[in-house]
Amino acid sequence: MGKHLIVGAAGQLGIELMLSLHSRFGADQVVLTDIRPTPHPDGAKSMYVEADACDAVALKAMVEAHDIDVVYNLVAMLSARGEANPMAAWKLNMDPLLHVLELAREGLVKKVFWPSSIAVFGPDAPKDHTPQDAPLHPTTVYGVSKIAGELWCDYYHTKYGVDVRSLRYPGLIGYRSQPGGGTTDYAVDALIQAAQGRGLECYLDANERLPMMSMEDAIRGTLQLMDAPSEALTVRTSYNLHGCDFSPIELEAAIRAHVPDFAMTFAPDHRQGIAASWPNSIDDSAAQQDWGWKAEHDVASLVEHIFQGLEQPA
Ligand code: AKB
Repeated sequence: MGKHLIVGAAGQLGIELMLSLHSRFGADQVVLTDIRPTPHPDGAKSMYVEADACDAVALKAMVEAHDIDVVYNLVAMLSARGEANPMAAWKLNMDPLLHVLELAREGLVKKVFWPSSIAVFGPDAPKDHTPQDAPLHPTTVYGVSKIAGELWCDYYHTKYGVDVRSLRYPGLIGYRSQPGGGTTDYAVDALIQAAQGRGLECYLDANERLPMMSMEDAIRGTLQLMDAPSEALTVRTSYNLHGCDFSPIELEAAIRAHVPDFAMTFAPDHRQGIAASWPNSIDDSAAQQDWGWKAEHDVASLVEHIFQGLEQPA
């Protein structure tokens, strides 16, 4: 069995995935790459290769030099930041994916994971329990790039038999690092501010409901999907995945169960328009049926889990 390569290892998701792969396979079976080393101390236990994921030659050399079988390509520019720089977002969200798919087509890699997002949906998709095959008309370049990526994944699977797997993540909430440039980031900020005894000025409307998920659920789902037998998978674009859903005002109430003085104020900005174009909740029955997905955290247990994590020594 070859090793596991995390491309984008210094990011929010990369750190969590690294820790899970370390405990499953051992740190020596994991190779990390990013343009900066992972900020988590356990990053030092694995081989780290500094590289730009848009550099196809560097990626190929890495895969060949380190006996890589599985690639997790997590590199992305998220929704809000992408709107400020659409061409850079398109390049970063597309180039590394296509490079990795090419490596798999050439037979240098056996399995690929790539994250899509609820951002593939736009204002015309049903808001509640948005189905797997809802219309895909996003209003952000991030969403456009995620749809294009999903279609590329399906194309490489159908045309070349590449074993590529993908999930449409909701907003991801962890305590080990902060996201950057997303629309759902307010939820992480709220928890961190509350833990430090501060309030939060939220850039979304108080009642803007969005699908969210704990990092723990997201990583569990990712590894469950990667473990599933290939023939069980009926979706090769990207699976809908639901964790829980809440609005800022509901998150405020859940936080107050732990920090009674916590308060949010609301000053919606351009990110409110992005959030309003996304679903309230997601129908993930295909993931349930094909590989047994079930989220563990609802909003109350997610908040408790994050506070417990924030209290741990670094
Ligand atoms: C974002 O807010 O852009 C991301 C996402 C939902 O994919 N968290």
